[in-house]
Amino acid sequence: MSIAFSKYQGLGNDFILIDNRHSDTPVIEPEEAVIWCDRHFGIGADGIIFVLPGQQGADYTMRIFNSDGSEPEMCGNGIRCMAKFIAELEGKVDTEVTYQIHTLAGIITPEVMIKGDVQVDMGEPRLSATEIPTSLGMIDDQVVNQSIEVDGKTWSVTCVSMGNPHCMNFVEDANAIELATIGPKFEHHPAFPQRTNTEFVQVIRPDYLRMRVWERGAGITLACGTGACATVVAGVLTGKSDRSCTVELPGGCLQIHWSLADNRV
Ligand code: ZDP
Repeated sequence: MSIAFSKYQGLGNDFILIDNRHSDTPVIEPEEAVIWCDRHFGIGADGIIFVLPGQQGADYTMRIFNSDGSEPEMCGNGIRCMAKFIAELEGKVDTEVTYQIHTLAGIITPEVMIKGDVQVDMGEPRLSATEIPTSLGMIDDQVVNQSIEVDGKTWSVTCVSMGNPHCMNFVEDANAIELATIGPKFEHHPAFPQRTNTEFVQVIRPDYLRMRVWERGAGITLACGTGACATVVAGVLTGKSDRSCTVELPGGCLQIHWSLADNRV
């Protein structure tokens, strides 16, 4: 059987996109995602995204498999890529278009702008320990500047869910962190029952943060949209950043705004 695919990237966070509008079931199994995403023996990508028929009134449904075959609830850069892919499938070029996308994190609304950028209403961050989920702190409480022992060192972390779990570490020098060593130790730490994405963040200015990410199920990636949003929320909760920030990732910059008026990112 042959399956058509497209390849997109957002700041170098790259995805295989599949037009799966004919069925509610993804055309490949999670185990196959591992082979497709392999950078030497496959197509190569951080994940695979399926455009499925809409549910609950949404235009489309997004499902995504990480490169290890696990299924995250949401994917910020991925949904930006998906919006462009759909616009192209629908022949909507050089026009503004907004889609309601059903995800495991609820309805998310990407908007393809006239210049070609994609802006996303990522919804409200989830801050309680149970929602993240993490066993750090009390179940209903926010997890801000909590101590955790990882790799023989005590870290002070702030956790935020954007539908998927993120654990932020504010550090002096983000580039000095040995991501490949420390990342997996956070990802698989028993304090995170669903594993976690892990961010190392350096405050350059309150409106400019530098961030490097170890992604759950994908490892080191060049950018993470949900992670950039979670980073700004964590920056505000810890009093380190403004609500409007540039987040610099290895693959480029994202502009993030956490609205005071409606709590949406
Ligand atoms: O939560 C997870 O398991 C992530 N690996 C999902 C992917 C997040 C992504 N990098 C983003 O931009 O939000 C795609």
